[in-house]
Amino acid sequence: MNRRKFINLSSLGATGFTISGFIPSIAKNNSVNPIVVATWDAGLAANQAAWKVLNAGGKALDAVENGVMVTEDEISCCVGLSGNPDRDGHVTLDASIMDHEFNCGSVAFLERIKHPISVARRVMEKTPHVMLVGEGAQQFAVSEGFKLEADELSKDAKSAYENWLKKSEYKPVINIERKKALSQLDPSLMAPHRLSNGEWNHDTIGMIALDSFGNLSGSCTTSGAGFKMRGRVGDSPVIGAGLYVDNEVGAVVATGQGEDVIRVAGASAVVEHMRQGKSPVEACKFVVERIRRIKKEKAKDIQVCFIAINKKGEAGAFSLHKGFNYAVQTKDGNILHESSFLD
Ligand code: SD4
Repeated sequence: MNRRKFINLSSLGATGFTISGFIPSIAKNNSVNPIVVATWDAGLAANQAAWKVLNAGGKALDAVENGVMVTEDEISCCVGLSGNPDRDGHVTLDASIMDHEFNCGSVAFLERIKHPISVARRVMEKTPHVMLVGEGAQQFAVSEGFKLEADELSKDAKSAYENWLKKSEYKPVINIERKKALSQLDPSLMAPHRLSNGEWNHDTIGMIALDSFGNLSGSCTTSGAGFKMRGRVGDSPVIGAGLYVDNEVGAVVATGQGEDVIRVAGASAVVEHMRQGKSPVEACKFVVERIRRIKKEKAKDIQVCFIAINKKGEAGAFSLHKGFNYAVQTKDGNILHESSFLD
């Protein structure tokens, strides 16, 4: 269950690093073997919930919603209402979901709602729109029966915020996973944890899945960058940036510094590179390299990461810096992989 698995797919030029990824086993009778992939350690627990749906012959769309709801529910977690607030002290949430027929929905700058991913799905299914934000998104959620939670910070977020207020400096945090050896990880404990200085190491879960009908879907949900300006929206709810699904090609989710994912239309760019014949990991790497070229020396201050699966059920990931991992669940188990990275 917790073993690390690194598969050397190819050496891409003279870079000298190993490319990690997942190649599916051949399905019997041309049926499709489902797969679900999610970002970070928290992806292990989220995958378990998604797998219940996929393994029972359910749809990828239901799997990616149910999966990330586990992380949104986690009370000691950085995704959802327990996350860090904006610089005015309010938690504001972004989420998106997309299915195999280009249906998509998202919410941004949403406050006091526990499951933004489910509100995003309602936007997709029940409105003529793709995206609702702020007060309007909250109004829609309440009209759909979602409970308005108290406007208060979790204990940990409150102390992190009080700590942050001392300097009140906005500085992007390089997202890395906890330093604990991967082999010691227990999926039941995979909620994202705060670093010893009280800061989150990341705030997002992204998930992509292929179901037994051969259909792809994806979801992404986040409390966004901690201590951001009020009203700031990241890549996660922006279809084509934080999430993109093209059922002919593949599905992609991003995590990391949202502004830098948005400026290259990250998830969509990875899908387009897969369309041109690149493997998931090659396509993710190509877009990460592009972001590094754009950021020049400032690339050292940010993290960006992509996970991707293609129509054949092959999975891969790539990040700018070391420390990104992702969980892959198939019929053979739920395995945490360490992503390849540029430097
Ligand atoms: C954002 N991409 O709001 C998100 C942050 C993130 O792990 O992925 N954190 O920019």
